[in-house]
Amino acid sequence: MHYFDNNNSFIGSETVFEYGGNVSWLSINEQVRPVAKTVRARLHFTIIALDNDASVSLTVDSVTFQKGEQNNLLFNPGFERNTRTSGIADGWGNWGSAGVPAHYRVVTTPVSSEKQAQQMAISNLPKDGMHNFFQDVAVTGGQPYTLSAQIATANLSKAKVQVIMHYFDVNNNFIGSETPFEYSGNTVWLSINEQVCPVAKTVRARVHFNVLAVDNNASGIVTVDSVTFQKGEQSNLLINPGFESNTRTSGVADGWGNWESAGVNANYRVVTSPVSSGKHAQQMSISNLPKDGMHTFFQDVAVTGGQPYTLSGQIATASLSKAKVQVIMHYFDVNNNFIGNETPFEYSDNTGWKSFQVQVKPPANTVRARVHFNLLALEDRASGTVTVDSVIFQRLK
Ligand SMILES: [Ca+2]
Ligand SMILES: [Ca+2]
Repeated sequence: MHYFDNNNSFIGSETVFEYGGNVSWLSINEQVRPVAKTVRARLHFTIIALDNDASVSLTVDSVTFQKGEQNNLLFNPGFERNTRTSGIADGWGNWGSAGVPAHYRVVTTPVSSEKQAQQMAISNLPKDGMHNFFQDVAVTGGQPYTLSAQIATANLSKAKVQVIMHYFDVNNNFIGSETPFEYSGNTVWLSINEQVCPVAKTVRARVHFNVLAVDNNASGIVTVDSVTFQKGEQSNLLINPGFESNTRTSGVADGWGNWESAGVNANYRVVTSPVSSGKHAQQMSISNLPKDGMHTFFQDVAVTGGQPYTLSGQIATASLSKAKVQVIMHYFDVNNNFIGNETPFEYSDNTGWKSFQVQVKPPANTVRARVHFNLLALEDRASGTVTVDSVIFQRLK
C-alpha cells in the first residue's frame, strides 16, 4: 500500500501481505491503515525477485477493499456468489476420494443466512470414501483461530461430517492437520465453533467440510452456511448472538429457529428498539394464548456432554400478563434422542433490560444442545412481549 496526501506527496507505505510459495486459490484478508492526511491509497500486487533468474506466474481475482475491520478471513463465506458450473460456490474448491462421484449443489433451501448455502450429497460411498469442499486461507503459524459455521445434516447413514484443517508451509509441504469437529447425527441448523491452531511455520490453512464413510454404502446430505474463520479465540458458541443479521422473512434472525405449540400463531420481529447492543434485537409477542401455550425461538449448538457451560444475555419484557419467560435447554445424543432438559432461568415481571447468567450442564452423551427463549402461558388469555439481545453461550472456563 502506498499513501499520498492532497499534494500528491508520498507520505507512507505498508506491505500487508507476502507469500513465497506455490498455491491454487488462496484467500487473503489484511487490515490496512492509511497514515494521517492520506487522501489516495495505491494498492499494488507486486512480484519481487529475491535472486537472479526469478520466475513466477501470479493470478489475482475477487479483490475487495472496504472500510472497517472485516474479521472473516474467508471469501464468499455465505455461499451467496455462485458463478461457476461445478456446484461449488465461488472461492471454494472440492475433492473426493478415487471413484467417488461428486454431488455438490448451491441450494436455496435449507439456508441459514441470506439466499444460498453449500450442499454436498453422498450415496453408496464405500468405507473410508471422502467427499469435501474447502478453501485455502493465509494464516500465521502458532496463532489461534476460530472456525464457526452452521451445518445441517439429513439422512446421514454410515457417515460422519467433519471439519478438517490441513496446514502447509511456504514450500507447500503438508506439515500438520487437526479435526476439530465431527458429527454423525441428523440435525437442522447446528452451530459449531472450534478453536484451531496452525502449527509453527504454517502459512496456508486449508479449511475442509468433509463427509467420511465409516462403513460401506454410506449416504447423506450435508449443508453448510454462515462460515466464519477469524483470528483469535472466539468463545461464544452461538451464531448471530446479537441478532444483527436478519436476511430472512420469518421475523426470526439468521441462525435461529422458532417453534410454537399447536394453535399458537408465530409472532416474531427483529427490532431496532429496544436494543441492548448493536442495532437489532430479537422480539416475540403473544396475545390471548391458552394456558400452557408456548412460543419460542432457539438455536442448536454442538456441545460436549458432561461439561459445564454458561449462558448469559439481556432480556426486556413488556405487558407480560399470565405468562412467563423461560430459558429452556434441551439435550440430544448423536442418534437424535432427547436425553435431558433443564430450565435454568424464568422471569415473569415486566422489566427494561435485565441481565441473566446461568450455568448449565448437558448430560453425558449430549452432542447437541438446543437453547430456547420461551414464552409460556400460565393461564388462559396470556399476553406479553419479550425482547432478547447479547446472548453468550460458552464453555465454562
Ligand atoms: Ca448463505
Ligand atoms: Ca443486538
